[in-house]
Amino acid sequence: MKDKFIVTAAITGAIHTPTMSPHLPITSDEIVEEAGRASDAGAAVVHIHARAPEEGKPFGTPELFAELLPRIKTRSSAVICTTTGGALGQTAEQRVAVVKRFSPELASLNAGSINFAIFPVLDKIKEFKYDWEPEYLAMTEDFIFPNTFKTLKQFSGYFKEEGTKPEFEVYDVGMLNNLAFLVEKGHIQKPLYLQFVLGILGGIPATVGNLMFLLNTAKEMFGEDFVWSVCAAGREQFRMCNLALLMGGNTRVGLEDNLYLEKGVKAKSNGEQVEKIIRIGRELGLEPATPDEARAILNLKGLDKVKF
Ligand code: KMH
Ligand code: ZN
Repeated sequence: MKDKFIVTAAITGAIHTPTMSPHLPITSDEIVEEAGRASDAGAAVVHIHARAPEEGKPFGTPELFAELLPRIKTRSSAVICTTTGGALGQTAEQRVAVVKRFSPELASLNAGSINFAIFPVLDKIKEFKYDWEPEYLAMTEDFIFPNTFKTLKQFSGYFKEEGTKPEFEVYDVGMLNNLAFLVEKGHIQKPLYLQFVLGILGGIPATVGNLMFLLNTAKEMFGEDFVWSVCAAGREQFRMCNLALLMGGNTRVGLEDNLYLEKGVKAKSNGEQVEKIIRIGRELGLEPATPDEARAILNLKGLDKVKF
């Protein structure tokens, strides 16, 4: 499937807050509908976080995921990739509970610890809709997103028990070193699925050179035995996804990473961003993979084996 690329839509995430865009899905109904629209637009994978419905605070509990996953499965045939990054400040056990309970085909597995900083946006927004928003953002000035080797081993064990494929979120080059260690010790198996996450404050900046460096380092460590995709924060989203397409990779768009469609224009839905990257891909002679093609590319266990 050389001329196919997987489009993932990261629907709501845990970084943006309701004041930042009226189009950010908050309630379970909105998240389900946005996942459906992204899938209708051609996303093969939808990456799902949960939020407390009243004020939209990111928080993934099994109860909240139970309101989302079966309904998304009914609404679309897309691969559902649940987060285990969760919300900033959730414990590792809270974050991985979704895999143990729902046994998804695919879930994120963050490949190392970093400063995960979103506080600079406080300089730009003067009034917030909800009190939790400035508190949540401010907290990240002193926040480390913890993914220690102990956690990585535990998460990998749970994923293996469930047959859930890990999508490794790689925020910096040292995280590839972490993964090589886990491969060597037998905690994780190739072929790996790597999601290069560029442009987070605390991680590697979103530049052409850095993406090449990440990819070349991954090749040195894992040979050709991996599938890769790119996502990038904010306005770098489409530039980096474009680059990934040119380099033979897959792409992730969505309001988790970027609230805009183009400069000064907010995306009204995840579906608009999916349509845009597919338009760009087609100009390059590439076609979006269907959900079943994505399942084949990523070697997933199949929708009939999830527990929701
Ligand atoms: N929750 C963020 C700290 C993921 O989904 O695994 C990172 C995140 C990645 O959202
Ligand atoms: Zn996420």
